[in-house]
Amino acid sequence: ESTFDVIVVGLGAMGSATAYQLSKRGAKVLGLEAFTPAHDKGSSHGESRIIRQAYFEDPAYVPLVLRAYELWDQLQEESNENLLTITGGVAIGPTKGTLVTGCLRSATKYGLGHDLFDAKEMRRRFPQFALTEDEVAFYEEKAGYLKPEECIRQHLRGASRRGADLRFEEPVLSWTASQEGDGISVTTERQSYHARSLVISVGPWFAELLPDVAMPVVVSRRVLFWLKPLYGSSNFDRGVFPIFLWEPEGSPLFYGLPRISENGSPKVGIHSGNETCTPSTIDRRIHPRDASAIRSAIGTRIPALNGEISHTATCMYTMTPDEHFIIDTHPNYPQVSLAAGFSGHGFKFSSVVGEILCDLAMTRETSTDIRIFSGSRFRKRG
Ligand code: PYC
Repeated sequence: ESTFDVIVVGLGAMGSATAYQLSKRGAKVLGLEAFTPAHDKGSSHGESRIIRQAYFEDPAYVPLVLRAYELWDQLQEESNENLLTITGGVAIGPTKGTLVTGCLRSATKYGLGHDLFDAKEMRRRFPQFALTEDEVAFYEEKAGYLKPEECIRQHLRGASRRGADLRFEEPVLSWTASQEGDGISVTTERQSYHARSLVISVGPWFAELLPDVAMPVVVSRRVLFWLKPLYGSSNFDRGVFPIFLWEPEGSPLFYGLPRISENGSPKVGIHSGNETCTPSTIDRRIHPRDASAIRSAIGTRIPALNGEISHTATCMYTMTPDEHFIIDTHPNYPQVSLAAGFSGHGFKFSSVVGEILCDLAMTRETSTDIRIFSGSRFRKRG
């Protein structure tokens, strides 16, 4: 039996960053992961992930994402690896739609640099996109993409180098916490471990390790497509093609990122969807309906991109009803911290979520404003 300051269960985006931050602060850390480092079974893979600042979802995310940029820069410097690339980003939709008005609200509140382009101006600047006359594009220069697998590997490497004990292919079977508010135990297929605090960051496996908490998270299947452009392939290269989000009137929000490597392809996916699954029931096959959904999203809007499918991947979103994250201590055990429900837009924040979870595990509080992520918001009032 071994004793630690903190055990982190789940070493994906959030857990790897937490183990890194904890070990930087001198804690004795055990990290447990059911699969291999930077695996593709959950929600933290797929070659590239969007990062952007004028957060349409809520202005409360802006200070966090600004801190996340700083932490990604620090990790790049420490690791000497390229993790974050700035490409610029466009959010396209009706002038009065949720996406464009949300971006403007955050940009205005936090003084973030931006431009608003109409369909004609977009044809001049980014001819890859065909907007209707009713659509506009909110442009932000500082948007770009992260390389998720490399970000996770560097967080893990930084944690190991500082003495964290990281164990892979060791699924957790159960955990217990003392009623006195100090001390936890975790049992895996191999042995039991003890620590003062526990962090649970298991993404779509949330319900398996936290069946009793009253937090409604639902797991949902998504498909990622890498497409070979029909013509003008270099127009989709990094440095030419921005990351984009597109909210078409009456159709699901979709997104895309440029080609990021010599032999790669641009990537697109549909953000909205409700194909509920669990980690053990997710259908990893790609169906004609998946391909036709992406074709109908891009067909008239980014016509040159609508070529052959180069490759695909499936992943899981863990959705909350309001699509805001859950970052909080456990309702019954203050020595247990939870991160869940990243609702398909969490990866970019993982560096700062690691910092927050480290605060919660070590001191049970954080100076970062995380009220919007409270786990108690789902409990019935009155
Ligand atoms: O957070 O920008 C994002 C995003 C787009 C699609 C999925 N997540």
